[in-house]
Amino acid sequence: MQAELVKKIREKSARITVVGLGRVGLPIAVFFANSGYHVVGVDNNKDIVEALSKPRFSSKEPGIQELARQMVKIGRLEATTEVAKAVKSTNIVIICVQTPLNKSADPDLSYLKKACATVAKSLSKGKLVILESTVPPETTRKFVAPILEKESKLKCGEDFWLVHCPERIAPGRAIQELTENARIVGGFDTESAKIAAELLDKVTKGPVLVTDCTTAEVAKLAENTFRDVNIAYANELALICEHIGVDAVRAIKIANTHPRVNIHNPGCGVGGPCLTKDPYLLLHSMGKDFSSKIIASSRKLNDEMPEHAVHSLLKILKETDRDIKKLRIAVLGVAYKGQVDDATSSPAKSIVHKLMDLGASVEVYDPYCKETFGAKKASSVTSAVKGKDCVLIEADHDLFKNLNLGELKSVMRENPIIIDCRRIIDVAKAKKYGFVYAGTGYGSAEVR
Ligand code: SAJ
Repeated sequence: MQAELVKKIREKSARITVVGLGRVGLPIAVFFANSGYHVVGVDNNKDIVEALSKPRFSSKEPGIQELARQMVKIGRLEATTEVAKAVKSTNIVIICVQTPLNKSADPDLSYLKKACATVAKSLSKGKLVILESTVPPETTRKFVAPILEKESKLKCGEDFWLVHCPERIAPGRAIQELTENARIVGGFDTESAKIAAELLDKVTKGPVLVTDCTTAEVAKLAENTFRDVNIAYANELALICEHIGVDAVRAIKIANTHPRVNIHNPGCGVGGPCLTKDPYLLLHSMGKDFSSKIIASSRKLNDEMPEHAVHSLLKILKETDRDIKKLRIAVLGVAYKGQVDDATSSPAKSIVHKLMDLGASVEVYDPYCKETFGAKKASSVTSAVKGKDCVLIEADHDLFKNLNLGELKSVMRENPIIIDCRRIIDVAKAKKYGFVYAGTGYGSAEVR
């Protein structure tokens, strides 16, 4: 049975079903189709299925649109809302559904539960199930496997195989990272791991690291938690440097020349669907009574950074005796980071809300994102900044990196202010043009 599936994987005659065509599932479906496998993408959102099936399918993720259209055209990629039908005629099922947090910051595994139960109903002997969704430790073994076994009446590791292969792709680089990144294969058992490693070896250039499913879950969460904690450290350094009067960005650059140091960038907070969630998934296994010393404090500090951005503006206003209620502010960027169209858990949300609550008039501009968080929306940088007192840069979109400060100054009101949350403005230039400047981690003490 195992040899038969491995043979199909090697010959690329194995058929793959991808359940969940979101931020992760869609690139994965397109990637496997482009790697030579027949793929059926399943989603219960009819609009997504219809859009993908159309010859003029569009996606902002680089490379996806062209590849998806091509794969659909040659019949190697199909989309449907019918899980049962897709799973019946498939050899491999890849589960990519969302695993969000609920209001009390606990994992909401209801989407995963439903997906597993539906897949299980059509599961038959000899299939491989791959869980890509990011999950709390022990979910594959104690949550997914029992649901699959119960509904299918089959035995995991004997009748069908199960692995956790956590996704590790950054938005904007999905296809490149699926092709090149190292992949983790966490097996429910050794045989499951071996089969899944055969599949990933066939499609990725990066190394395939084989381990057990619980280690794979922890490794995935450890990656994003490391990044969140590292950014929190950079943010705390920024607060310290602002107090002392030195430039944190310059200090970090120098510190990072040490061969074993890699401090991330300070900013106005951490957003996105992953770093804001995964540390909680990791902590979940410890229960409510566990008092985290590092991970929870890092989350808290990162969550407080939007407030710090607003505070930097209030400090300037106090020093120059100006009233926030009379202030017109342009917020550049609502996305959670540069070059993406996603505003999930973006620091922009609390920045815009706080500024409006304080009585300021706020207009936002983002070349990628439709979201406004209740503010007015401008159609270009120029129209956003025209007649404003302050420009606050929330996202490090490339478009904002080379702003023409002379032009900005000429269309803004008197004594204009720049709040550079992402440190993308040349401070000397800003001062030369007469802006009052504040940036995360920027200390204005002169170098002697
Ligand atoms: N940020 C900083 N300073 C930095 C880097 C990022 O403030 O030095 C902020 C960003 O502006 C953003 C947030 O952190 O608001 C998250 O951005 P990110 O680029 O760190 O992460 P994501 O959420 O886009 O993608 C992460 C990636 N994980 C790692 O790099 C370890 C990606 O590879 C994962 O696949 C993804 O999470 C995921 O899906 O888990």
